[in-house]
Amino acid sequence: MTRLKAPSALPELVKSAFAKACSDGHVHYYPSQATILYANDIPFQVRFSPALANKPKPAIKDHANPRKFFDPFADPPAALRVTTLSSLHYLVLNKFAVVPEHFILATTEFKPQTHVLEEADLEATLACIQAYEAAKGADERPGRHDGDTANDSGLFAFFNCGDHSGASQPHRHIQLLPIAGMKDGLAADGVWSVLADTLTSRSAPFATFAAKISLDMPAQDLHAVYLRLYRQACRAVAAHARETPIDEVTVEDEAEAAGEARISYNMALTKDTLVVCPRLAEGAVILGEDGAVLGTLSLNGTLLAGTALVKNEVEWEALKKDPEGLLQVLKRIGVTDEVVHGNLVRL
Ligand code: B4P
Repeated sequence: MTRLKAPSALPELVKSAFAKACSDGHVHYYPSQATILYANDIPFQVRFSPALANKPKPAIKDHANPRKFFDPFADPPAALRVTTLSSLHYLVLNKFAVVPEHFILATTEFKPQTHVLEEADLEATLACIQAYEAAKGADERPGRHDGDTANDSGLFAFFNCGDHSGASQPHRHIQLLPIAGMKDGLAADGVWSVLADTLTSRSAPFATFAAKISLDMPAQDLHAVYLRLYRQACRAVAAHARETPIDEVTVEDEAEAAGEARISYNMALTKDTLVVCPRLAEGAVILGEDGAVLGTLSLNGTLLAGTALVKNEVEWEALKKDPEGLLQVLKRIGVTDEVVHGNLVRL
């Protein structure tokens, strides 16, 4: 069976669409600064973008029915469109970018964000990742120099599903971040790299289920890997609720392979790894030294890259002053490792 391919010039298409949309005022690009904080031994990138706090609210299109939600992926303006991938999916620029060239894979027809992903969704995502990898190879040709392109590090794809995942738009979409842009503001020889790629061999402060994948694997196999990890995540949430180790959760708790997802979760896909992270909360409070609540840190699927975004200066300063605060948040937004590894201490 032939696999879906994205245009080989995809990185260039995204780059030129982003540059034009920024200069014409169609994309809001929010500058940010970043620092590395250690959560256990994981170098976590915390990014501060105060301007994002003033992000414009979506315009109401239907004045007769102002409470009807505005769907940014129903009919995006031509200035934001990057390309059509197939009859099922198209690519659009993120109108509110913190990372340069942030773009989004959306379904052509409305499909719910809260449904289990279909094989075609993952196939289309992998096709985008593959196009960036192929361009990377091309950029390594003799005569190219560092700085010629921002495509040297590939793509990080993430998906937010459910109330506790950081999702806000109900039209199904998977977000794509050029990894080179995610390094903006960090030292070139820095210690940060995409967390997802390490999660098959290390654990995070929150439970994750990860598997190695390859760029040339059949879409059916990729989907089977996703379903296996998603089901493990469902069992982890059931185990958490019952205060029992995951091994004691029976197969009756197996989730359906289609339709409404049973849990909130984030998914990440890179050229090597697929990760599913069950979520119990969108965020958690940041406490000051005196125990006062200084703010709330909310996290979406960029968590699986090992990143967090802060819009408020008090929260930014508090996290930098006491990185333990970040670890405490990370421990509270998902299932604990004790549930997954079976050494749960019953109270
Ligand atoms: P969702 O899954 O629904 O939610 P989200 O990523 O958390 O985005 P949200 O909009 O809630 O963003 P927030 O202010 O917290 O994704 C919706 C996507 O569609 C978003 O990317 C959104 O920007 C985009 N979108 C909305 N309206 C649009 C329109 N009219 N046209 C095109 N695209 C539209 O955060 C703001 C931005 O920062 C988001 O892009 C978010 O993904 C990004 N971000 C969050 N954490 C980050 C991190 N650690 N590093 C870098 N960027 C990060």
